[in-house]
Amino acid sequence: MDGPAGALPRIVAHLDMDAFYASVELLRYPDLAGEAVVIGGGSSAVPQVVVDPETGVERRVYKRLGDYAGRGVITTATYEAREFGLRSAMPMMKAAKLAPQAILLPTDFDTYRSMSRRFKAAVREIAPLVEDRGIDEIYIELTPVVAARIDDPADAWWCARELGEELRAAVRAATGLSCSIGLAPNKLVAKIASELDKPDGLTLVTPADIESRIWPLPVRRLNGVGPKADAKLAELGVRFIGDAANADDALRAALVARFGARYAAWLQSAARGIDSRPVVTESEPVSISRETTFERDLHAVRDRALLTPIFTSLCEHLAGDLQRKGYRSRTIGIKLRFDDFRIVTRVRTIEEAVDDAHRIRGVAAGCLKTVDLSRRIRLLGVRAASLVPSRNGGSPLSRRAGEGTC
Ligand code: TTP
Ligand code: MG
Ligand code: MG
Repeated sequence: MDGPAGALPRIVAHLDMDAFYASVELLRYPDLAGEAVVIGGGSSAVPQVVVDPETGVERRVYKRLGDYAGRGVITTATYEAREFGLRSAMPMMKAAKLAPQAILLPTDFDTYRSMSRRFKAAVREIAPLVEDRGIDEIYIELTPVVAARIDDPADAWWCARELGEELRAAVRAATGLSCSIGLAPNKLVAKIASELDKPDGLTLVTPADIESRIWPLPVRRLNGVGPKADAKLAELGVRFIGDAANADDALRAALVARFGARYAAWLQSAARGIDSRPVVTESEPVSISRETTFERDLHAVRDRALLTPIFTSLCEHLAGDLQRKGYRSRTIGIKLRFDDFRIVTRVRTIEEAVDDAHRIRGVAAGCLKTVDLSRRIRLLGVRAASLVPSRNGGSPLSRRAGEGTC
C-alpha cells in the first residue's frame, strides 16, 4: 500500500450529506420524492392543504418556482432540480426561468440543525474523532478505529471501506438521509473523494489511486484553489491537478513568480495528495448566545410592547440551545447596541446553573435594569457563559450501528 511494509496508513474520512436541506424536507413531504424541488422560500411557500369538495380527500398543493416573485436565492436543490441547472445561491427568479415547474419549499433551519446534530452524534458513536465543518459535513479521523480492528496493516483500506459502510448505515438509521463519504490518506484528498460519487457514494482514494483519480480533475477542486487562483493558473496552462503535480522547473519558477514560494510549494504538494493537517475535534463552547438586530431602532419604554416578546423569545431560543447542546449556565449576560452604535454589556453570575427560559429571562431582566435605556436600541442579545454539562447530556443520540465486521 504505502510506506514501509507493516506501517499502518493514516485514513481520514470526509462525510457530506446529500442535497441536505432538500433531503430533510423530503422526509416531511415524501410524495415529492423524484421531483425537482428547491429550498429557499419564506412562509408563503408553505404547502397548502386543500380538501376536494366532492371526495373530501385532502391533498397538498405546493408552490411552484414560476409563481415566485422576490429577491431570494436557492439554498439547495434536489438532484432532479440540478438537471435543469438549478444550483445553491442562484436567485430564484433566475431559477424560475430554467424550471418554472420546480417545487419551492420554505427553509426550516431548526430542523436542519437538529438533523445535523443527529447525524454527527451517530458518527461519533462509531468514530469519536470528528471535525465539524458546518451543518452538513465533517472530517473523521479513522486511523485509531482501524488500528483497533485489524491485526495486519495490509487490511487497513479494506477495514476502512467496511467502516465507511457502517457510517453510512448509521447516518441513515439516525436520520433517514443519505450521505457521501470519501476515504483517503488525509483531509484534502478525502474532501475531493467524497464528491466523486455523489449522491450516496463511498469512494476510496488510496495513495496509489492519486494519479488515476485525482490528477485528471480540474485544479479548482483542490480545497485552497479559489476562483482567482484558478484563473491565474489557467493562464500558466495549469488546468488539471496533474498539471500542478508534475510541474517542471520552468513552470515551478512561473508559479513562484506568480503566487509566491509558499503557495507554489503548497500547490505542488497538495496536487500530489500530500496534506498533514490534523482532524481538529470540537472544543467545548465557552458561551452560547442569541442576539437580534431590529428592523428599526426601538425605545425601551415607548416600544415596550414590541421589545418584551422579542426579549422573551431570545431567552427561549437561548434556553433551547443550551438544552440541545447539553449545558447549563451560571453566568447570564445581556448585550445592547444603541442607535449611536455604542455597545453595553452586563453579566450576572448565579448560584445554581440554569437552562430554562424563565430563569434565564429573570436574570437577564435584572441585568437590563442596570442599564440607562434612554437611547433607542438597535440590537439586543442574551448570552449564557460559565457553562457546565447537564447531567443527561444534550444531543439526541442515535441508536448504535451494528458491530464492526472487520
Ligand atoms: P452543500 O453540502 O454544499 O450542498 P448539499 O448538501 O445541498 O448538496 P450536495 O449533495 O452537493 O452536498 O451544502 C449543505 C447545505 O448548506 C445545503 O443543503 C443548503 C446550505 N447551503 C446554502 O444555504 N447556501 C449555499 O450556497 C450552499 C452551497 C449551501
Ligand atoms: Mg451536502
Ligand atoms: Mg456540505
